[in-house]
Amino acid sequence: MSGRMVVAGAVTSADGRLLLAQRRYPPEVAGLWELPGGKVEEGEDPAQALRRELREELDVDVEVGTRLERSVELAHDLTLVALWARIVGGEPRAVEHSRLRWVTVDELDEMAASGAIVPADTVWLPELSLRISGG
Ligand code: 523
Repeated sequence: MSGRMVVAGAVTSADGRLLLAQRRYPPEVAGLWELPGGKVEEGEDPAQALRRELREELDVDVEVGTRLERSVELAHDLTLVALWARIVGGEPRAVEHSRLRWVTVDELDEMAASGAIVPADTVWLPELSLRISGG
């Protein structure tokens, strides 16, 4: 994969919930919920970038796992990928988001059905549902 990357974290809990974060900006997606993350910077690999972003945005340390299958072309030369992660230090708090929420698979489905998920992130719904419902 060439070009720039944005990495998002599919952060799961031991009791089978997924961490969603509510965006504050830009206006098109403000109020919608996403997998938290951000742009991979020069010299970083996606896992390093995700650990840095989640320290900045959620004030937690995470252990990063494998990549989710799907990726999204956000723009020419800008690709969004997601990595599984779990918290190994700290309690997440919304430093840059409006709110955080740990959701069950039913809650995730409901939010998706009502259009509450950031559009790009909806590509991961099948993988996320499967994982947090114990699949
Ligand atoms: N997305 C997206 N989903 C998602 C993330 C983390 C990001 O669709 N789960 C998009 C939103 C922006 C781009 O990726 O178009 C960059 O994400 P952003 O703004 O969260 O990354 P930052 O904080 O690194 O970028 P700047 O705010 O521009 O500095």
